[in-house]
Amino acid sequence: MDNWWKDKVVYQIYPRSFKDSNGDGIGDIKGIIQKLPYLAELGINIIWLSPVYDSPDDDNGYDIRDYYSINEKFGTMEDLEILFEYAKQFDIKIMMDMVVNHTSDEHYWFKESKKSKQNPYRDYYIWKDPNEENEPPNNWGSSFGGSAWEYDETTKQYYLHIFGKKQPDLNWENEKLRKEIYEMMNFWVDKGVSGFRLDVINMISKQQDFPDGLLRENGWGKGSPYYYNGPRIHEFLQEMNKEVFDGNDLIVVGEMPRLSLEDAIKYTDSARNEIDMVFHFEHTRLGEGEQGKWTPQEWNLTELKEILSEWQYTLNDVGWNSLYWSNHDQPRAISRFGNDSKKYREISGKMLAICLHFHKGTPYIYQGEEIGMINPYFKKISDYRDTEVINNYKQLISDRLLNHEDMMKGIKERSRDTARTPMQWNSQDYAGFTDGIPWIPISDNYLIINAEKAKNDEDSIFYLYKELIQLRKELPIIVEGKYDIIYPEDEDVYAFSRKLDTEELIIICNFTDKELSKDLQNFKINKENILINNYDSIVINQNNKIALAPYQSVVFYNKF
Ligand code: ISL
Ligand code: CA
Repeated sequence: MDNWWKDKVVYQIYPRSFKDSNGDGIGDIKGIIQKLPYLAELGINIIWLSPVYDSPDDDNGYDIRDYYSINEKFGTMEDLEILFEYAKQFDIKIMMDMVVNHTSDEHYWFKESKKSKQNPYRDYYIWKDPNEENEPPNNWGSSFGGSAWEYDETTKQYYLHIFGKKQPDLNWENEKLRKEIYEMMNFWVDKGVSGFRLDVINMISKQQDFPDGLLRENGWGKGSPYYYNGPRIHEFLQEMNKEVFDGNDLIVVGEMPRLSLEDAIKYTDSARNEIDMVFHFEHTRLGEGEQGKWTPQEWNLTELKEILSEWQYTLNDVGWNSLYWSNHDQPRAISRFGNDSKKYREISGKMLAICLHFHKGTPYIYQGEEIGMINPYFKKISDYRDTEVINNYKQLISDRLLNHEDMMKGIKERSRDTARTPMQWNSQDYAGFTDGIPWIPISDNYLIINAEKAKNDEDSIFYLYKELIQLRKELPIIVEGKYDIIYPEDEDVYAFSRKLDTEELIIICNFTDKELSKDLQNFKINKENILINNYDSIVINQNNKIALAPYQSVVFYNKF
């Protein structure tokens, strides 16, 4: 095993919703410190900390105003240093979220950049003249609705913002800017961080002729082919590697939407010195309808298997996968891929955990997943906070592309706020998250779903996660074993094997609420070899027919 992080599990903390220590309704760094023993008990060794830098919070911290200081709402630099120190005692490392595709429009660089065309910071961002019709330089739409260009009166030019208007894109063509970014990242390495999660890092190299994109129904052009995986992306990452990562033994994860398998190999091939692993989004896009995630459709297990298997096969020898069902941008895992009804919530959550953690790659647990949290299904639009929801709601409704009811359906199922409601710690007021009023409502299921309850029940999903994390440290086959899909065309069961030398794992997961009987004639499955099972028992009939209960998941471990 060549990398320290390979047998570890990452836990993502979205600070504003994790634990509030001072009653202002916003989670903070001291809150994280209070909960380190909880994380240590779970057994995770790496925290991915979503941004805590100074920010006006237009996009909850993914709009950084100052890379060198901490958002007052979350605490101080000293608090963070204490967190780093204290985490060491629990053998937990910290991976910082790092957003360098864009900054806040309140960042010093942008404020300078806006002042005049001659300003030394002008070229830190992407400024363009209006086109001949006095309109934006091209037709690209922003991810958060509207044009990707914003006009600025002072210099009569537009600046590019792929996300919100308060998130201007940095100009990576500018070497001075790149040097400043590396210097800043080194500041954090010197502070003792163990790695970075690089936000939309495959967007930093833009095609320099900025052509119009294919026109979409919403009236904006699709710019993504011109800014994802652009012409100089590998050069920039190799440079970053040389300037920041080299010799520091970090874990470096690239968040990379719209990623081909070929590109993924290039990014993560250790011989190329770029990054350690990628976060792709293929499976999260299953069941997107006409208006993308806002019009969710049914999806098939066979499609999910096809996507995940392709990544498993492609990144087997070269590169490395990130394994996740959910994060702060995605719905809750159980609501999205399992069954969040009272009857099946826990059991399907356990099934998803087993399924994911036995794939090859690094598993990510998004806060609350380990206690089986589900989408809050807020009924009122006023309960949602995310700028992406609010802008898209306004736009899709005013363009009459969706009516209120249909849009609400999409929001309840897929909006980013579904995963951003506060962590449910116990059955006290506001789920023990805060003594004040939380910045976003608490899901009203907290009396049933909370950490205290999960910890008091030895059969809970929490302890299954704990076991999975432990097993990974004990059995190299979970880390290194080669993946092989079993019965790819089966529409109900996700089965696969892992092989390493004389050992083998067989993983079987029922993704339905039905009892199923499956023929596993060619596989060695016997009760004595069960490694993990989310039910107390399993029925294996003659001829290796296995009878699976709803959402049952079982793993066999064979040695030859
Ligand atoms: O969430 C998405 C779809 O709803 C993604 O398209 C997401 O916007 C994209 O993956 C980029 O996400 C990252 O960068 C954004 C930030 O808003 C997200 O929270 C972050 O994870 C801009 O910094
Ligand atoms: Ca607080």
